[in-house]
Amino acid sequence: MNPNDPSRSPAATSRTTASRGLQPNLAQALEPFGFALRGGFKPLPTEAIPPLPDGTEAVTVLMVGNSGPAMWQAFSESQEATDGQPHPLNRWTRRTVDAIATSVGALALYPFDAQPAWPFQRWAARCEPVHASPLGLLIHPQYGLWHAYRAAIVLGADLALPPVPTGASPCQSCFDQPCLRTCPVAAFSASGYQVETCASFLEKPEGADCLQRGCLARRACPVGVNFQPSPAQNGFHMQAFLRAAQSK
Ligand code: B12
Repeated sequence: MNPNDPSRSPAATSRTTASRGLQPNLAQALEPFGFALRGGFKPLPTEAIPPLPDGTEAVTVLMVGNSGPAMWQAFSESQEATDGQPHPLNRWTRRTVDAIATSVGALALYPFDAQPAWPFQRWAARCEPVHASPLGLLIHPQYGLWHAYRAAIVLGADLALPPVPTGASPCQSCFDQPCLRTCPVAAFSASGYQVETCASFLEKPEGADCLQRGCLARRACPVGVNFQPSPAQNGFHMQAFLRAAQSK
């Protein structure tokens, strides 16, 4: 640690000391819901991250995400999963993460609802070794394409963040690129993602496999196959995507 670093002023140091244990405590509180802390970043003043409920400026942002079956299991047991109202996963996420953030005086931001959307993918790339895949989704060295971001927790504490490990994207050494060759209607190409082509295929009987078991192009990726969600979860996300695309 450089003692001349202005961010290590006595005030900053005492904020850091007081907040020691905050990350493990948050990780522990998030865990029963299948959420995990996925690194963090220090926002720049130009990023216009809103202040905390008590007016304190944002100093550290921690990313909350999920991979594997735990979140789906927890969500499936929630009231939102069966109340028949729109956007059950988003409502459940907001209820659970807001409660955790509020308990430590923090503010939670979400990848949904905000207009314009908070740039979660750009934030994530500052926090963990993820890279843009040819599908537009970020690829993670362990989880492959089977992970998502659920929230960002904004804190006034100057938390120590570990350096982000560096490494090449797994896509760089994937010469076959099955993700770009598998979509039955070629919705993904080097020129981008044709959302309408994808959505209109999902509405047809031929699109039932993608709609009920998850995007075929995403399922073709050889990385992180063990983290692929159950057909029920994959189908849930695809149906939510189709509803969103239809409402445009
Ligand atoms: C709008 C949006 C969509 C739109 C448009 C995507 C597009 N063509 O750009 C639609 C509705 C089509 C969409 C679909 C899906 N999305 Co979406 N989407 C978003 C959302 C809400 C905002 C993206 C945005 O505009 N960002 C604004 C810019 C300024 O932020 P940015 O980080 O700098 O921008 C990046 C993205 O635009 C990205 N990008 C570019 N092209 C594409 C193409 C696709 C398919 C995606 C997903 C992203 C993407 O590259 C930019 C640079 O990093 C984000 C959540 C968020 N707040 O970030 C989720 C998000 C990008 N989506 C996500 C996912 C998982 C999906 C789906 C796979 C959902 C599903 N069905 O399971 C589908 C894809 C359909 C399929 N065939 O599987 C995840 C991606 C996670 C990851 N591993 O990277 C996010 C981050 C949400 C989350 N909860 O984690 N999505």
